[in-house]
Amino acid sequence: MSFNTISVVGLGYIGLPTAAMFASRKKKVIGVDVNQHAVDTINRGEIHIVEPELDMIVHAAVKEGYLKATLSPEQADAFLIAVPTPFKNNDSQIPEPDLTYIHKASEAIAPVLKKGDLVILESTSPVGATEQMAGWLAAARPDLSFPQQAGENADVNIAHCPERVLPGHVVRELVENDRVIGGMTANCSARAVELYKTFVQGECVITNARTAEMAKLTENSCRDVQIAFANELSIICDKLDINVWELISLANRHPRINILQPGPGVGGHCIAVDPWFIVNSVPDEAKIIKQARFTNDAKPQYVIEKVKAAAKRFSSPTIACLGLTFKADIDDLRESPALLITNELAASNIGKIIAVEPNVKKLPDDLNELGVKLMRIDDALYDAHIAVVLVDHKEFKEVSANSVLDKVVIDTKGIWSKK
Ligand code: SAJ
Repeated sequence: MSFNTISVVGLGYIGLPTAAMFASRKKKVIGVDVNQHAVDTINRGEIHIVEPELDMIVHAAVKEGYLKATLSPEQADAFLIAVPTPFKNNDSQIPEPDLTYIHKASEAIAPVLKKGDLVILESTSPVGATEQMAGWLAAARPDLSFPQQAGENADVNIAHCPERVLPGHVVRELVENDRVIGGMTANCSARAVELYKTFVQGECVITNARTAEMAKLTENSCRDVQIAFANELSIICDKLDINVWELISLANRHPRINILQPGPGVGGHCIAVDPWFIVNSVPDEAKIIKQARFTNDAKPQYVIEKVKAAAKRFSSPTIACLGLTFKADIDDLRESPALLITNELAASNIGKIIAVEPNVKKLPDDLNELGVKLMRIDDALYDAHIAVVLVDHKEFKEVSANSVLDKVVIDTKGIWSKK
Protein backbone atom coordinates (compact mmCIF):
# COMPACT_ATOMS: atom_id res chain seq x y z
CA MET A 1 0.00 0.00 0.00
CA SER A 2 1.48 3.34 -0.92
CA PHE A 3 1.72 6.39 1.29
CA ASN A 4 -0.41 9.22 -0.02
CA THR A 5 -0.84 11.11 3.24
CA ILE A 6 1.83 11.28 5.94
CA SER A 7 1.33 12.67 9.42
CA VAL A 8 4.23 13.94 11.55
CA VAL A 9 3.40 14.30 15.25
CA GLY A 10 5.65 16.82 17.02
CA LEU A 11 6.86 19.71 14.84
CA GLY A 12 10.14 20.55 16.58
CA TYR A 13 13.80 20.37 15.56
CA ILE A 14 13.31 16.94 13.94
CA GLY A 15 9.58 16.68 13.14
CA LEU A 16 9.29 19.92 11.17
CA PRO A 17 12.28 19.30 8.86
CA THR A 18 11.07 15.70 8.33
CA ALA A 19 7.55 16.89 7.49
CA ALA A 20 9.03 19.48 5.12
CA MET A 21 11.17 16.87 3.33
CA PHE A 22 8.15 14.64 2.61
CA ALA A 23 6.16 17.68 1.45
CA SER A 24 9.03 18.78 -0.81
CA ARG A 25 8.65 15.38 -2.54
CA LYS A 26 5.01 16.29 -3.19
CA LYS A 27 3.48 14.08 -0.48
CA LYS A 28 0.47 15.41 1.38
CA VAL A 29 1.74 16.04 4.93
CA ILE A 30 -0.30 16.77 8.04
CA GLY A 31 1.87 18.10 10.86
CA VAL A 32 0.46 17.84 14.36
CA ASP A 33 1.61 19.81 17.39
CA VAL A 34 0.11 20.79 20.74
CA ASN A 35 1.68 24.26 20.46
CA GLN A 36 -0.79 26.73 18.88
CA HIS A 37 2.02 29.20 18.13
CA ALA A 38 3.97 26.53 16.19
CA VAL A 39 0.84 25.49 14.25
CA ASP A 40 -0.04 29.10 13.32
CA THR A 41 3.54 29.97 12.37
CA ILE A 42 3.89 26.94 10.08
CA ASN A 43 0.49 27.56 8.44
CA ARG A 44 1.73 31.06 7.53
CA GLY A 45 4.66 29.36 5.77
CA GLU A 46 7.12 30.42 8.46
CA ILE A 47 9.19 28.48 11.01
CA HIS A 48 9.47 28.75 14.79
CA ILE A 49 12.96 27.20 15.07
CA VAL A 50 16.34 28.21 13.63
CA GLU A 51 17.75 25.77 11.06
CA PRO A 52 19.53 26.74 7.82
CA GLU A 53 17.50 26.29 4.58
CA LEU A 54 14.42 25.04 6.43
CA ASP A 55 12.50 28.32 6.10
CA MET A 56 12.53 28.18 2.29
CA ILE A 57 11.43 24.53 2.15
CA VAL A 58 8.57 25.05 4.64
CA HIS A 59 7.47 28.23 2.89
CA ALA A 60 7.27 26.46 -0.50
CA ALA A 61 5.57 23.35 0.96
CA VAL A 62 2.84 25.38 2.67
CA LYS A 63 2.33 27.70 -0.31
CA GLU A 64 1.96 24.77 -2.72
CA GLY A 65 -0.50 23.10 -0.36
CA TYR A 66 1.54 19.99 0.49
CA LEU A 67 2.08 20.83 4.19
CA LYS A 68 -0.40 21.96 6.79
CA ALA A 69 -0.25 21.96 10.59
CA THR A 70 -3.08 21.12 13.00
CA LEU A 71 -3.60 20.71 16.73
CA SER A 72 -5.35 17.35 16.49
CA PRO A 73 -4.47 14.32 14.34
CA GLU A 74 -6.34 13.42 11.15
CA GLN A 75 -6.36 10.20 9.12
CA ALA A 76 -3.13 9.38 7.28
CA ASP A 77 -1.35 6.33 5.82
CA ALA A 78 1.78 6.77 7.95
CA PHE A 79 2.37 8.47 11.29
CA LEU A 80 5.83 9.56 12.43
CA ILE A 81 6.15 10.41 16.10
CA ALA A 82 8.91 12.94 16.82
CA VAL A 83 8.13 14.21 20.32
CA PRO A 84 10.56 14.89 23.20
CA THR A 85 11.72 12.16 25.60
CA PRO A 86 12.92 14.14 28.64
CA PHE A 87 13.76 12.95 32.16
CA LYS A 88 11.40 12.51 35.05
CA ASN A 89 11.87 15.12 37.73
CA ASN A 90 13.20 12.99 40.55
CA ASP A 91 16.16 13.31 42.89
CA SER A 92 17.88 10.16 41.73
CA GLN A 93 21.55 10.38 40.75
CA ILE A 94 20.63 8.46 37.59
CA PRO A 95 17.86 10.27 35.68
CA GLU A 96 14.85 8.22 34.51
CA PRO A 97 13.37 8.67 31.01
CA ASP A 98 9.90 10.18 30.79
CA LEU A 99 7.76 8.64 28.01
CA THR A 100 4.70 10.83 28.72
CA TYR A 101 4.93 12.65 25.36
CA ILE A 102 5.08 9.36 23.43
CA HIS A 103 2.14 8.08 25.47
CA LYS A 104 0.11 11.23 24.75
CA ALA A 105 1.00 11.13 21.04
CA SER A 106 -0.09 7.45 20.87
CA GLU A 107 -3.42 8.27 22.50
CA ALA A 108 -3.88 11.22 20.14
CA ILE A 109 -3.36 9.22 16.93
CA ALA A 110 -5.13 6.02 18.08
CA PRO A 111 -8.69 7.22 17.23
CA VAL A 112 -7.75 7.99 13.59
CA LEU A 113 -5.69 4.82 12.93
CA LYS A 114 -7.02 2.43 10.28
CA LYS A 115 -6.08 -0.97 8.87
CA GLY A 116 -2.93 -0.72 6.69
CA ASP A 117 -1.38 2.23 8.54
CA LEU A 118 2.29 2.45 9.52
CA VAL A 119 3.36 4.06 12.82
CA ILE A 120 7.01 5.04 13.26
CA LEU A 121 8.64 6.19 16.49
CA GLU A 122 11.48 8.61 15.66
CA SER A 123 12.04 10.07 19.14
CA THR A 124 15.24 8.93 20.83
CA SER A 125 13.96 6.31 23.25
CA PRO A 126 15.08 3.81 25.87
CA VAL A 127 15.17 0.17 24.79
CA GLY A 128 11.62 -1.24 24.84
CA ALA A 129 9.84 2.08 24.16
CA THR A 130 8.57 1.02 20.70
CA GLU A 131 6.99 -2.13 22.20
CA GLN A 132 5.53 0.07 24.93
CA MET A 133 4.06 2.42 22.32
CA ALA A 134 2.59 -0.57 20.46
CA GLY A 135 0.99 -1.62 23.76
CA TRP A 136 -0.61 1.80 24.26
CA LEU A 137 -1.96 1.79 20.69
CA ALA A 138 -3.37 -1.73 21.10
CA ALA A 139 -5.06 -0.78 24.37
CA ALA A 140 -6.72 2.24 22.73
CA ARG A 141 -7.82 0.32 19.59
CA PRO A 142 -8.93 -3.22 20.50
CA ASP A 143 -10.67 -3.43 17.09
CA LEU A 144 -7.30 -3.35 15.25
CA SER A 145 -4.45 -5.89 15.48
CA PHE A 146 -0.81 -4.89 16.12
CA PRO A 147 2.53 -6.69 15.50
CA GLN A 148 2.91 -7.89 19.12
CA GLN A 149 -0.42 -9.70 18.70
CA ALA A 150 -0.61 -10.72 15.05
CA GLY A 151 3.00 -10.56 13.79
CA GLU A 152 3.12 -10.25 10.00
CA ASN A 153 -0.70 -10.30 9.82
CA ALA A 154 -1.11 -7.16 11.92
CA ASP A 155 -3.51 -4.45 10.73
CA VAL A 156 -1.05 -1.75 11.77
CA ASN A 157 2.72 -1.87 11.21
CA ILE A 158 5.15 -0.38 13.74
CA ALA A 159 8.85 0.52 13.57
CA HIS A 160 11.51 2.53 15.37
CA CYS A 161 13.63 4.69 13.04
CA PRO A 162 15.73 7.05 15.15
CA GLU A 163 16.73 10.46 13.82
CA ARG A 164 20.50 11.05 13.66
CA VAL A 165 20.85 14.51 12.13
CA LEU A 166 23.22 17.19 13.38
CA PRO A 167 21.60 20.50 14.35
CA GLY A 168 22.74 23.14 11.86
CA HIS A 169 23.01 20.54 9.06
CA VAL A 170 19.59 18.93 9.38
CA VAL A 171 18.35 19.45 5.82
CA ARG A 172 21.43 17.88 4.21
CA GLU A 173 21.84 15.09 6.79
CA LEU A 174 18.16 14.06 6.58
CA VAL A 175 18.73 13.24 2.91
CA GLU A 176 22.30 11.92 2.99
CA ASN A 177 22.64 10.00 6.28
CA ASP A 178 22.09 6.24 6.43
CA ARG A 179 18.95 5.35 8.35
CA VAL A 180 18.51 2.55 10.92
CA ILE A 181 15.11 0.92 10.38
CA GLY A 182 13.88 -1.21 13.29
CA GLY A 183 10.57 -2.82 12.40
CA MET A 184 8.63 -4.97 14.90
CA THR A 185 8.35 -7.48 12.01
CA ALA A 186 10.07 -7.85 8.61
CA ASN A 187 7.03 -6.37 6.90
CA CYS A 188 7.04 -3.36 9.25
CA SER A 189 10.70 -2.73 8.30
CA ALA A 190 10.04 -3.10 4.56
CA ARG A 191 7.20 -0.59 4.70
CA ALA A 192 9.27 1.88 6.74
CA VAL A 193 12.10 1.63 4.16
CA GLU A 194 9.58 2.33 1.39
CA LEU A 195 8.39 5.43 3.28
CA TYR A 196 11.86 6.88 3.99
CA LYS A 197 13.03 6.23 0.43
CA THR A 198 10.69 9.10 -0.51
CA PHE A 199 13.56 11.47 0.34
CA VAL A 200 16.45 9.52 1.96
CA GLN A 201 19.41 8.96 -0.36
CA GLY A 202 21.51 7.21 2.31
CA GLU A 203 21.15 3.47 2.89
CA CYS A 204 18.17 2.27 4.94
CA VAL A 205 19.60 -0.56 7.05
CA ILE A 206 17.12 -3.01 8.57
CA THR A 207 17.22 -4.39 12.13
CA ASN A 208 14.68 -4.96 14.90
CA ALA A 209 13.10 -2.22 17.07
CA ARG A 210 15.16 -2.87 20.22
CA THR A 211 18.48 -2.82 18.33
CA ALA A 212 17.45 0.38 16.53
CA GLU A 213 16.68 2.02 19.89
CA MET A 214 20.03 0.91 21.29
CA ALA A 215 21.90 1.98 18.11
CA LYS A 216 20.83 5.59 18.58
CA LEU A 217 21.72 5.58 22.29
CA THR A 218 25.06 3.94 21.47
CA GLU A 219 26.02 6.60 18.91
CA ASN A 220 25.48 9.46 21.34
CA SER A 221 27.04 7.57 24.28
CA CYS A 222 30.12 6.84 22.18
CA ARG A 223 30.55 10.57 21.49
CA ASP A 224 29.96 11.39 25.17
CA VAL A 225 32.61 8.88 26.28
CA GLN A 226 35.10 10.25 23.75
CA ILE A 227 34.48 13.85 24.85
CA ALA A 228 34.87 12.75 28.50
CA PHE A 229 38.27 11.34 27.59
CA ALA A 230 39.25 14.71 26.06
CA ASN A 231 37.89 16.60 29.09
CA GLU A 232 39.81 14.33 31.47
CA LEU A 233 42.97 14.94 29.45
CA SER A 234 42.46 18.71 29.71
CA ILE A 235 42.40 18.51 33.51
CA ILE A 236 45.41 16.17 33.60
CA CYS A 237 47.30 18.58 31.30
CA ASP A 238 46.51 21.56 33.57
CA LYS A 239 48.13 19.67 36.45
CA LEU A 240 51.15 18.60 34.41
CA ASP A 241 51.59 21.99 32.70
CA ILE A 242 51.08 20.65 29.19
CA ASN A 243 49.12 22.34 26.38
CA VAL A 244 46.24 19.90 25.83
CA TRP A 245 45.52 21.20 22.31
CA GLU A 246 49.06 20.58 21.20
CA LEU A 247 49.02 17.18 22.92
CA ILE A 248 45.82 16.06 21.15
CA SER A 249 46.96 17.28 17.76
CA LEU A 250 50.22 15.34 18.19
CA ALA A 251 48.46 12.15 19.33
CA ASN A 252 45.97 12.47 16.44
CA ARG A 253 48.85 12.18 13.97
CA HIS A 254 48.87 8.47 14.84
CA PRO A 255 46.97 6.68 12.04
CA ARG A 256 44.50 5.00 14.42
CA ILE A 257 43.95 7.77 16.99
CA ASN A 258 41.23 10.41 16.72
CA ILE A 259 40.72 12.17 20.07
CA LEU A 260 37.86 14.70 20.21
CA GLN A 261 38.22 18.21 21.65
CA PRO A 262 37.81 19.21 25.32
CA GLY A 263 35.49 22.06 26.25
CA PRO A 264 33.52 23.57 29.14
CA GLY A 265 31.27 20.48 29.33
CA VAL A 266 28.72 18.76 27.10
CA GLY A 267 25.44 20.44 26.21
CA GLY A 268 22.46 20.12 23.91
CA HIS A 269 19.47 17.90 24.27
CA CYS A 270 21.06 14.70 22.92
CA ILE A 271 24.56 13.78 24.03
CA ALA A 272 24.09 15.05 27.59
CA VAL A 273 20.80 13.11 27.88
CA ASP A 274 20.73 9.89 25.84
CA PRO A 275 23.52 7.99 27.67
CA TRP A 276 21.37 8.14 30.83
CA PHE A 277 18.74 6.01 29.02
CA ILE A 278 21.29 3.18 28.87
CA VAL A 279 22.60 3.77 32.41
CA ASN A 280 19.05 3.86 33.78
CA SER A 281 18.16 0.48 32.27
CA VAL A 282 21.43 -1.33 33.20
CA PRO A 283 23.12 0.75 35.96
CA ASP A 284 25.50 -1.98 37.14
CA GLU A 285 26.78 -2.83 33.68
CA ALA A 286 27.03 0.65 32.09
CA LYS A 287 30.12 1.70 34.05
CA ILE A 288 32.13 3.66 31.45
CA ILE A 289 29.02 5.33 30.06
CA LYS A 290 27.97 6.47 33.56
CA GLN A 291 31.45 7.76 34.44
CA ALA A 292 31.59 9.73 31.16
CA ARG A 293 28.35 11.50 32.12
CA PHE A 294 29.76 12.36 35.55
CA THR A 295 33.09 13.54 34.04
CA ASN A 296 31.40 15.77 31.44
CA ASP A 297 28.85 17.12 33.93
CA ALA A 298 31.66 18.03 36.35
CA LYS A 299 33.60 20.09 33.78
CA PRO A 300 31.57 23.34 34.15
CA GLN A 301 32.36 23.45 37.90
CA TYR A 302 36.05 22.96 37.13
CA VAL A 303 35.93 25.98 34.79
CA ILE A 304 34.05 28.06 37.38
CA GLU A 305 36.73 27.34 40.01
CA LYS A 306 39.46 28.34 37.55
CA VAL A 307 37.75 31.68 36.84
CA LYS A 308 37.19 32.34 40.55
CA ALA A 309 40.87 31.69 41.27
CA ALA A 310 41.88 34.10 38.48
CA ALA A 311 39.42 36.76 39.73
CA LYS A 312 41.16 36.84 43.14
CA ARG A 313 44.12 38.58 41.44
CA PHE A 314 41.99 41.72 40.83
CA SER A 315 40.25 44.02 43.32
CA SER A 316 37.17 44.47 41.09
CA PRO A 317 37.54 42.33 37.98
CA THR A 318 35.51 42.54 34.78
CA ILE A 319 35.03 39.08 33.33
CA ALA A 320 33.95 38.55 29.71
CA CYS A 321 32.21 35.21 29.09
CA LEU A 322 32.53 34.50 25.38
CA GLY A 323 29.63 32.36 24.14
CA LEU A 324 26.43 31.11 25.76
CA THR A 325 25.10 28.48 23.32
CA PHE A 326 25.77 24.75 23.68
CA LYS A 327 28.09 24.70 20.68
CA ALA A 328 29.53 26.93 17.97
CA ASP A 329 27.55 29.01 15.47
CA ILE A 330 24.01 28.09 16.58
CA ASP A 331 21.42 29.91 18.75
CA ASP A 332 20.47 26.90 20.92
CA LEU A 333 20.90 27.38 24.70
CA ARG A 334 19.51 23.97 25.77
CA GLU A 335 21.61 22.29 28.49
CA SER A 336 24.42 24.71 27.64
CA PRO A 337 27.47 24.46 29.93
CA ALA A 338 28.49 27.98 28.80
CA LEU A 339 25.18 29.38 30.03
CA LEU A 340 25.47 27.50 33.33
CA ILE A 341 29.01 28.79 33.91
CA THR A 342 28.07 32.41 33.11
CA ASN A 343 25.04 32.17 35.36
CA GLU A 344 26.98 30.79 38.29
CA LEU A 345 29.82 33.32 37.90
CA ALA A 346 27.26 36.14 37.89
CA ALA A 347 25.50 34.71 40.95
CA SER A 348 28.75 34.39 42.90
CA ASN A 349 29.45 38.17 42.90
CA ILE A 350 33.14 37.85 42.01
CA GLY A 351 33.08 40.84 39.67
CA LYS A 352 31.30 42.45 36.75
CA ILE A 353 30.18 39.84 34.20
CA ILE A 354 29.85 40.61 30.49
CA ALA A 355 28.34 38.07 28.10
CA VAL A 356 29.14 37.96 24.39
CA GLU A 357 26.78 35.87 22.27
CA PRO A 358 26.55 36.89 18.60
CA ASN A 359 23.70 34.43 17.93
CA VAL A 360 21.10 35.87 20.35
CA LYS A 361 19.50 39.32 20.40
CA LYS A 362 18.77 39.39 24.13
CA LEU A 363 19.98 37.60 27.23
CA PRO A 364 17.88 35.00 29.08
CA ASP A 365 15.90 36.60 31.95
CA ASP A 366 17.97 35.03 34.75
CA LEU A 367 21.19 36.57 33.39
CA ASN A 368 19.48 39.96 33.03
CA GLU A 369 18.28 39.76 36.62
CA LEU A 370 21.83 39.03 37.77
CA GLY A 371 23.02 42.24 36.08
CA VAL A 372 24.94 40.56 33.24
CA LYS A 373 25.42 42.84 30.20
CA LEU A 374 25.29 41.57 26.60
CA MET A 375 28.11 43.18 24.57
CA ARG A 376 29.88 42.90 21.22
CA ILE A 377 33.16 41.02 21.26
CA ASP A 378 35.42 44.05 20.67
CA ASP A 379 33.74 46.17 23.39
CA ALA A 380 33.81 43.26 25.84
CA LEU A 381 37.50 42.61 25.27
CA TYR A 382 38.25 46.32 25.66
CA ASP A 383 36.64 46.30 29.13
CA ALA A 384 37.62 42.86 30.44
CA HIS A 385 40.44 41.85 32.77
CA ILE A 386 39.61 38.18 32.31
CA ALA A 387 38.37 36.59 29.07
CA VAL A 388 36.71 33.17 29.38
CA VAL A 389 36.22 31.41 26.03
CA LEU A 390 33.21 29.10 26.42
CA VAL A 391 32.15 28.56 22.78
CA ASP A 392 34.31 28.56 19.62
CA HIS A 393 32.03 30.84 17.57
CA LYS A 394 33.50 32.01 14.25
CA GLU A 395 33.41 35.66 15.46
CA PHE A 396 35.75 34.77 18.34
CA LYS A 397 38.15 32.78 16.17
CA GLU A 398 38.63 35.93 14.07
CA VAL A 399 40.15 37.72 17.10
CA SER A 400 43.93 37.30 17.11
CA ALA A 401 45.62 35.78 20.15
CA ASN A 402 47.93 38.83 20.23
CA SER A 403 45.03 41.16 21.00
CA VAL A 404 44.34 39.41 24.32
CA LEU A 405 47.94 39.27 25.54
CA ASP A 406 47.20 41.84 28.29
CA LYS A 407 44.33 39.75 29.74
CA VAL A 408 44.02 36.64 31.83
CA VAL A 409 42.63 34.15 29.32
CA ILE A 410 40.77 30.98 30.28
CA ASP A 411 40.28 29.32 26.93
CA THR A 412 38.11 26.19 27.28
CA LYS A 413 37.90 25.69 23.49
CA GLY A 414 41.53 26.31 22.57
CA ILE A 415 40.85 29.07 20.03
CA TRP A 416 43.81 31.17 21.25
CA SER A 417 45.80 28.44 22.95
CA LYS A 418 46.44 25.98 20.10
CA LYS A 419 50.08 25.59 19.13
N1 SAJ B 1 31.63 18.68 22.06
C1 SAJ B 1 32.86 18.75 22.69
N2 SAJ B 1 33.95 18.26 22.03
C2 SAJ B 1 33.86 17.74 20.78
C3 SAJ B 1 32.61 17.65 20.15
C4 SAJ B 1 31.49 18.15 20.82
O1 SAJ B 1 32.99 19.22 23.83
O2 SAJ B 1 34.92 17.35 20.24
C5 SAJ B 1 30.43 19.20 22.77
C6 SAJ B 1 29.75 20.36 22.04
O3 SAJ B 1 30.36 21.58 22.32
C7 SAJ B 1 28.34 20.24 22.58
C8 SAJ B 1 28.15 18.74 22.78
O4 SAJ B 1 29.45 18.18 22.79
O5 SAJ B 1 28.22 20.88 23.85
C9 SAJ B 1 27.31 18.05 21.72
O6 SAJ B 1 27.62 18.55 20.42
P1 SAJ B 1 27.76 17.60 19.14
O7 SAJ B 1 28.07 18.47 17.97
O8 SAJ B 1 28.71 16.51 19.40
O9 SAJ B 1 26.33 16.90 18.99
P2 SAJ B 1 24.78 17.38 18.97
O10 SAJ B 1 24.24 17.23 20.35
O11 SAJ B 1 24.61 18.69 18.29
O12 SAJ B 1 24.15 16.24 17.98
C10 SAJ B 1 24.33 14.87 18.31
C11 SAJ B 1 24.85 14.13 17.06
N3 SAJ B 1 25.30 12.80 17.44
C12 SAJ B 1 26.54 12.33 17.12
O13 SAJ B 1 27.36 13.00 16.52
C13 SAJ B 1 26.86 10.93 17.54
C14 SAJ B 1 23.73 14.04 16.02
O14 SAJ B 1 24.15 13.23 14.90
C15 SAJ B 1 22.46 13.44 16.65
O15 SAJ B 1 21.39 13.36 15.69
C16 SAJ B 1 22.03 14.36 17.77
O16 SAJ B 1 23.08 14.34 18.76
C17 SAJ B 1 20.71 13.83 18.34
O17 SAJ B 1 19.67 14.40 17.99
O18 SAJ B 1 20.73 12.83 19.05
